[in-house]
Amino acid sequence: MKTNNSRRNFLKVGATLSLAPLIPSSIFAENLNTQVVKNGTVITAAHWGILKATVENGKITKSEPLSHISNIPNTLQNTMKDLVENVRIKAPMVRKSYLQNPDSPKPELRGKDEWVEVPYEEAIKLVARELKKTRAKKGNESIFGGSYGWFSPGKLHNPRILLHRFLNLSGGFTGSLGDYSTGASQIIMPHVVGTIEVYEQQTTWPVVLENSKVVVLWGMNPISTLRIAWSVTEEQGFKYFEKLRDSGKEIIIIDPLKTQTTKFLGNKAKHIRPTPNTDVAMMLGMMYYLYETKNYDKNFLETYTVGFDKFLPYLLGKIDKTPKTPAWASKICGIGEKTIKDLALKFYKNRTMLMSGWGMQRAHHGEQPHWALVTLASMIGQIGLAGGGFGLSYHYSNGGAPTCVGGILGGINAASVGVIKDDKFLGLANDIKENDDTPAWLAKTTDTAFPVARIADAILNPGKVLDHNGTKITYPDIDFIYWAGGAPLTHQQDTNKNIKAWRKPRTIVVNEIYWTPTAKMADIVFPVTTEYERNDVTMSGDYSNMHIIPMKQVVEKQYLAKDDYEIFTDLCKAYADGLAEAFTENGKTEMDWLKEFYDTAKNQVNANVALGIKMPSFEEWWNKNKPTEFFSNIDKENYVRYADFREDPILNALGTPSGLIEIYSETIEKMSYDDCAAHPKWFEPAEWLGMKNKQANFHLLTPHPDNRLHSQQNNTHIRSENSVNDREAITINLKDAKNLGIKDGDLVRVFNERGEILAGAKVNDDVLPGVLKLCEGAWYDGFENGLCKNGSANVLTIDIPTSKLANGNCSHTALVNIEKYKGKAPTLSAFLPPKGAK
Ligand SMILES: Nc1nc2c(c(=O)[nH]1)N[C@H]1C(S)=C(S)[C@@H](COP(=O)(O)OP(=O)(O)OC[C@H]3O[C@@H](n4cnc5c(=O)[nH]c(N)nc54)[C@H](O)[C@@H]3O)O[C@H]1N2
Ligand SMILES: Nc1nc2c(c(=O)[nH]1)N[C@H]1C(S)=C(S)[C@@H](COP(=O)(O)OP(=O)(O)OC[C@H]3O[C@@H](n4cnc5c(=O)[nH]c(N)nc54)[C@H](O)[C@@H]3O)O[C@H]1N2
Ligand SMILES: [Mo]
Repeated sequence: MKTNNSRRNFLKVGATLSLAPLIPSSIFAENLNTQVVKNGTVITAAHWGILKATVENGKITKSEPLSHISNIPNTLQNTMKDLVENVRIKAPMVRKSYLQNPDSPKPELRGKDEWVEVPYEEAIKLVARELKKTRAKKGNESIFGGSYGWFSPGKLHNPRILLHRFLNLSGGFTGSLGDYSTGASQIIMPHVVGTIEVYEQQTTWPVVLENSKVVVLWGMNPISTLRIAWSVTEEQGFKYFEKLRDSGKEIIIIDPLKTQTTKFLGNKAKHIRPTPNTDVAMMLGMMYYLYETKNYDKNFLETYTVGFDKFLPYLLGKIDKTPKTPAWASKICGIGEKTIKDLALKFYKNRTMLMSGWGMQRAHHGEQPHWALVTLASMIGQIGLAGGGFGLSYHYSNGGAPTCVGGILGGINAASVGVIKDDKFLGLANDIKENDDTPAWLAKTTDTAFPVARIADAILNPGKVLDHNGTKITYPDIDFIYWAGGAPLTHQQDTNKNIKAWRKPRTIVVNEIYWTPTAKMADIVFPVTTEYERNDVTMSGDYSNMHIIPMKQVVEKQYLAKDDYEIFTDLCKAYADGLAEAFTENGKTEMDWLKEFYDTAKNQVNANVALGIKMPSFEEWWNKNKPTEFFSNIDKENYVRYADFREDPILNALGTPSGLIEIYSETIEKMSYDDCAAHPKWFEPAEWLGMKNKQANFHLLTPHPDNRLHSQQNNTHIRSENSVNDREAITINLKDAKNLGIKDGDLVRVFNERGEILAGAKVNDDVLPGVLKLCEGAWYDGFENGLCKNGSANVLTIDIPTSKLANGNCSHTALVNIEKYKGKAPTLSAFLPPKGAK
């Protein structure tokens, strides 16, 4: 699956780069139109859809979806003008103290220091020189290039892969493992079902619509999260959720929050609202009841799973004297006993699709919810049947939209580690066998990669040994950070700890479009083009592979912004002789690459006679500026996840040690972790409403924003959709607000032992009493005195690992206090450039 590959293989050290002999870069046979339109319309794409931009006198005046296949609006599509114009970094800049003395750059001043504009060539030389210095003194492993995050969907201008390509070819670096999205599930699922599951194609929507009787949306908000895709949304998810709404099927939402999805489904769905972070208890209560009443599929458990017998004593309370009865569960999750029983029985008696989002695994012990869900689904026994079982990606990138048959674009890769000697690039380490150092280099930089959300911990604790999924990882001594694409100051939990960490290394370089908090925390920033200022190609539909889309440049490059590709090419030139040739494969230009990526797809399509489609030459296609659409076939439309396994569990064994679904994992048993058992288990989270001696009174949920992609678009006009009193909105229940004297529209201070923020109160029943909702992604704005004036959620969240197994992040586990803010409202500075910048 493409999604799986593109999201997981971040540190592709093994990927090989073919160093072709010197051939002149290709010459376009026909006239290739790369002129930027001054007046007219241009088709391009973003995560939020295939877009049509209107340009007048060289400026974007409007952006809209090329076409709509659903009636669900998506305001992200209207932000192109603001994204090109607002809060841009206009020139290469260096932090003053760093420029004065890079060897003693006063890192403690990051985020507060003045900035100085420098000529581009000087900035390039500075980065090349300091990178070389750090490598010589502290080794390749002290260079952190993990650079986790989102960026535009193009196949060439992928800043993270380009950064890795540069850092690999120039000697190697420390990367990161996994992601923030599914940190816990993508580690536990391979133990349970043999694949990462979260980025796999789902039983298709046509099958669900035809066969499922009951559809459960367990901790997911697709009407919001399907506004975007990892590649480009083709909107099919919206279309199918509309069909689901109108299908007359029984729909059950299990989510503490009233979300966009709850509102969209209205009275067509029943809403169950558990206490945050307690779903595992609810699932155990259901399983207990099904077992006790013999309403479970014994045959499925015996044929397709292992370890139910070892899980059973825990379920029945034989070991801990706590039977996991519905009554026990009810006390923890706040859902009535009868509801727990009724739901369990309903799932067992009817063809039920248990769809789940990822919010509940982004919590302490986040390995458990999906493991418990698979166990529940196994007892129900419908896995592999049409419209039954479970699915972990219906809310993401249009999972379940049938896969189309067509071509897949090529893309730039991260190359592999190169060898540099005396400022000369000698070749790829793999090819230079006689170089004795090489294997050690390779090993070092791959061994030091650590789970992505452990970054602050790693920077602060070099040499510390981390348990991770049965292995031990020793943190490297990070002294140089390079980030290109991603907003670590906003996306990482516990911002104040993170800032402390970011004030430790000697050098931080950031390629950014805007003056984000991350850019403000750097020493050197390169101004980068938006995706609307360069040419690229991309596909839509991570699971459907539906379109190939030209991303034609919409406007001229703004200010002194450059493409990441150009910046890294120039860094190669400054770093070593011959390096740029390797990086660019002997001088390939933007359009050379795009043609190559397009041709990969074209050749697949044109060789597949049965398809009956012919793709034109790249030049013809590019000049037309129109997406190519592919279609699915009956086979793809009828895809049922795990149907083959169900049909023959021996021939089509799963990738687990037993080949079966593992309700009990001997692999995990051998790890002997105190925070992850060998079977699904209820663990109390570090902070939750039911705990004794609470430090604070409210459970803060920090879901993904409807009207942003994380922190992207916080600098556009749609910020008003989720701000109150010019701060990020926080939702508080009517009762709580009344008790605390908080009114709708009030400025509130939200705080705990980790930090404090200002936010604008929305008072309604979207949250339960005791629960607050504050979306992740508001730009951090607390560099003066620690109080974040813009309401960034991660100032309040906890930076602990989900467990030693997955080391995922715990975004949805945090207790906080809230009060009416009485002081004079401080002026917002989140969207202003820092001192010294224009
Ligand atoms: N509390 C809490 N925290 C969370 C989460 C949560 O649920 N709650 N969710 C987590 C999850 S799942 C994720 S994926 C992360 C998301 O975290 P990120 O992916 O880091 O967030 P974005 O805001 O999308 O950051 C993308 C950045 O890349 C920049 N960019 C865009 N295009 C380019 C380009 O072409 N070149 C360069 N150089 N830069 C570019 C943008 O300007 C932006 O600053 O957040 C995580 N953090
Ligand atoms: N518009 C928009 N779409 C996005 C993104 C975005 O930033 N904006 N980000 C994209 C990315 S990178 C990702 S990873 C996905 C994220 O997709 P998800 O992880 O599924 O999204 P979240 O909003 O974190 O959580 C989904 C739901 O889980 C619920 N939830 C939280 N805790 C619990 C709990 O303890 N129990 C239950 N039952 N429910 C709980 C939340 O209330 C929320 O409604 O979305 C993608 N789509
Ligand atoms: Mo994510």
